[in-house]
Amino acid sequence: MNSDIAHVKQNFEKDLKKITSIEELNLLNIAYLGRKGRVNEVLLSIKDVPKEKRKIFGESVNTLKFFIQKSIDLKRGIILQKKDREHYIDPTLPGLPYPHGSLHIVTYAIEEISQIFERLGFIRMSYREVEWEYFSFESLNMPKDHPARDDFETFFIDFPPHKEYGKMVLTPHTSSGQVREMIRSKKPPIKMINIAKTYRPNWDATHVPMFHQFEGLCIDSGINITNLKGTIEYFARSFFGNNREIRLRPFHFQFTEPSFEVDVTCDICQGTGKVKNLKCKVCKSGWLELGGAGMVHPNVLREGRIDPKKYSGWAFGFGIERVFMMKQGLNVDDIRILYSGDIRFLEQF
Ligand code: FA5
Repeated sequence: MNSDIAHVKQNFEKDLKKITSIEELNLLNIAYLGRKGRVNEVLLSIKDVPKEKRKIFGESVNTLKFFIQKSIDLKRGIILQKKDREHYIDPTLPGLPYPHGSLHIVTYAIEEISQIFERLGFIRMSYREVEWEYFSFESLNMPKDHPARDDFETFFIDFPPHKEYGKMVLTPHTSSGQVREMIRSKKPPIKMINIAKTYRPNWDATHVPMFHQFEGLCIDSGINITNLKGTIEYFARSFFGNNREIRLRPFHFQFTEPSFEVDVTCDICQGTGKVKNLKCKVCKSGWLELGGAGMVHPNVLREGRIDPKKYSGWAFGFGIERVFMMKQGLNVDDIRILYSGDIRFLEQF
């Protein structure tokens, strides 16, 4: 009978060694200490033990039971401790920092540009992204079917046309705010900086389909090109610093006369037109176009109910992404990265 006890003990020790989880341990507990378990089986055999040895036999079974119980408890402790270590949380460790969101770099550029013009007394406006053809073109001296309209390739919106204002478009430039501002402010002086989203179907290193422009409009009596040049110069010095050059290049816009394009020396190639002996892919010439400018055409003033005999004005419209790319030392040589959503690029600013 004692050999049964020794046998159960031996088997138990062997089985216990194989146990790796609490679930297995619970099953082992039932198998040995349960009502129909091995220990009770041995105990039931007490009837076959001679009466005078039953006491000792009973004590030996109890010792076995106690040993099994203790071993199971010990093993339970070891398994739980190991599990705890795997999921251990040290509450004294510093927490992981929450990733901070931030404004998009184009928004920062918009703020900086607004502040520069605020210092000169310009009023910040934001005219419509979705516009009528009239404000985008006709009011700007570009009648229907005028070929100059092709220069502003346009997204048309599938919407019933307005009786007076024609089709609905995604505005291709902020110049569509010129006549709106003249009508809103009723009478010069006007000093507006219109910053808004604009759209054209382009996609390359210097063009994206959705971009921003800022449009300066200044109308009063005695306004001339010198004021325009001074204002552009002030903007360029404030935004790019003193060691960059700006040039006005004669051009043609239907809504300004005379008209110019405004260029800045390229920051990617330092105005040389070359990067590592290859043509600079951003400017190709050492100069990058920022936008257009000129004296407001008398027909446009008339559309805005302003008498061109009494008042004159100038306007300019620059691309914000383009201007931002040219900021000193940024080395952004492809405009598309601004809208790529690449967090590694964006979080540098
Ligand atoms: C115009 O949009 C005129 N409305 C500017 C103007 C205003 C002239 C007032 C006279 C008086 P232009 O099409 O050249 O002009 O665009 C101006 C600038 O917008 C460009 O030089 C460039 O900086 C930016 N731009 C134009 N298209 C895109 C584009 N697809 N992606 C990014 N920037 C663009």
